[in-house]
Amino acid sequence: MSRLVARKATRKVSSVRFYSIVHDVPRVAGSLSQSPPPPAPESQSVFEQAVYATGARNSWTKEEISQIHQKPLMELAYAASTVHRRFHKPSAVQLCTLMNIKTGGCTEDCSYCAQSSRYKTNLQTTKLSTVDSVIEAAKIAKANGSNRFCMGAAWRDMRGRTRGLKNIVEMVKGVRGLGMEACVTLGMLDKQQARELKEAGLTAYNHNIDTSREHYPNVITTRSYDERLQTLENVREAGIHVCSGGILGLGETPATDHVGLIHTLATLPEHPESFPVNKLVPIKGTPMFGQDAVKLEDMVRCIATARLVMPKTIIRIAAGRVSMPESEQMLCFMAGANAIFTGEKMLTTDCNGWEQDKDMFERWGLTPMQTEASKLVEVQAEPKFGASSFAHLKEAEKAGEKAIEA
Ligand code: SAM
Ligand code: DTB
Ligand code: SF4
Repeated sequence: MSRLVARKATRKVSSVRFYSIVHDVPRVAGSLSQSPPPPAPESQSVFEQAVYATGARNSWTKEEISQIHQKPLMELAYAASTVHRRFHKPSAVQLCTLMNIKTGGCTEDCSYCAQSSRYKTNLQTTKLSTVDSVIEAAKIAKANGSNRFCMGAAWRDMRGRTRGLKNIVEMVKGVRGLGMEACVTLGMLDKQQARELKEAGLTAYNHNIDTSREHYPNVITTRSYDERLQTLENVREAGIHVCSGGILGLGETPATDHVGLIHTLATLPEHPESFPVNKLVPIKGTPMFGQDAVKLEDMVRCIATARLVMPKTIIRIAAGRVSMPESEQMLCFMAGANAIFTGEKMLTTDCNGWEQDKDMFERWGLTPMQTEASKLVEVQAEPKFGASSFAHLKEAEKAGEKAIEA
């Protein structure tokens, strides 16, 4: 090597700079990529505390979450990605398939919802689906790599719905019997109803708080924020996993209301096991129709902040994913999201479709998440192959294999 080249090489090495305080596992001593050691715990900023966390904490103040939320987006997303890797397998994305088991005719005034009877949304209302049709749909979901099945009903609450609950108990048992996680979202739930669902084997209950406490009255007036929190408490007490999140794009102010949404959930005695981030799907006829579309930067900022303050929680890109190009979805995954809803439909609107998601997973090396909860019951109908990768599923499909024994 000439002296000039050697000098240039030396200069290059000595000019290595570190632009971020973020690092994860300890590096080999002397390695060029070695990051500076973490600051001593007592001198760490809130952001650094979140970045170096080894467990979940629920003592966050709104001010602290706001400090994290305000970080330059690139730094925030990188930090969230780092924490994501410490707490989760980065390529694993949970697939949950939704089924609307009772469409429309709901008495509530949620100003975004196609299923409220107060708005003219041209929706055909239905009765509760039969148990058999639900199990058939769950089998299809499982054959497509989904290991969680979520059943939604357009109800305010479960009061006086004894027969409905009995049927839903059978649906839950049937879904669990397939070796899938079962989730339901039925509106408000009391303690006894929660216990019955737990006994049936329910894995998780979805009940969103939707937005911050301050913005909530601008969105819904027929049930309060505290009633929502009471349902979450009832679910938690029964030993069911809590799935609770929000909707972005309801005319809120991200800097305060997204922080408020995250703060409410991150300061519960236990963090929700999953946090769905819905991007408003504008429904013609509802009061929220015509709101400005959610900006990608607000979505990524919200996901990354949630990842940092609720590091163990599964964060789901929920409604509105169908309007996001693949590149936007990938930014969300890189900022800490690790779950999606899959299938042809959400509740009343379109989902991305099996094939589109399989292709995206293949392109980016994502794999369907396998969770412990789906292994808790004895599997009655074992599929012919495990859904460990979409590539695997696609090959099997091509070979004309049937996913599930009749
Ligand atoms: N009726 C039950 C309830 O309200 O809890 C369960 C079904 S409800 C449709 C489930 C959640 O879907 C809502 O809490 C809301 O967060 C979300 N959602 C409903 N319509 C939406 C829309 N148009 N855009 C985005 N998210 C929506
Ligand atoms: C959640 O947070 N989002 C899902 C699920 N939980 C039930 C519902 C999204 C609904 C999107 C609008 C629609 O299809 O009507
Ligand atoms: Fe009813 Fe749920 Fe829609 Fe509100 S979000 S109107 S409670 S179905």
